[in-house]
Amino acid sequence: MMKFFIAASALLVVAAAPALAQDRTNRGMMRYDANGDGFVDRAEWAAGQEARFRQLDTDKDGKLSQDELFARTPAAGRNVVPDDRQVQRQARFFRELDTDKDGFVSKAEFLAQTERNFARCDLDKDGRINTAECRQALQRRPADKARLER
Ligand SMILES: [Ca+2]
Ligand SMILES: [Ca+2]
Ligand SMILES: [Ca+2]
Repeated sequence: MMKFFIAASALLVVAAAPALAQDRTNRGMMRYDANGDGFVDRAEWAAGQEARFRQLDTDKDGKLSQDELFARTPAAGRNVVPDDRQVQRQARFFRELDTDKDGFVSKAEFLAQTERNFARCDLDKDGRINTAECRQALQRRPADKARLER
């Protein structure tokens, strides 16, 4: 029974992987609220994500390798060594971002993904997002995650 539950949970994690990666992205998103009005608008978001891209691009070649993309977001959260499933999950997410399949995530590819993240969070389509709206947009997934971590 327990075994079944664990297997089912694992499936859930795999299914929700992009959303979880996104959730990590969204954590602390209000730091992008440059003018402090309590919302992150598209311009603030784009500026923040460009800065993030530059940070992630540690060898400064203008594109992200898989290692660079995940260097600051360890797959395992608290674990130091990511397990196979998490590595697979990251690989899948990386392939999703690498739309021209050249093995790197270019700035355009990176920003296209962050733009999708923004659109997904912007439930009322007013061009501004905040933590509450994002949380609502991603509703069930973080809850699943919390349950799994318990
Ligand atoms: Ca703002
Ligand atoms: Ca790079
Ligand atoms: Ca690419």
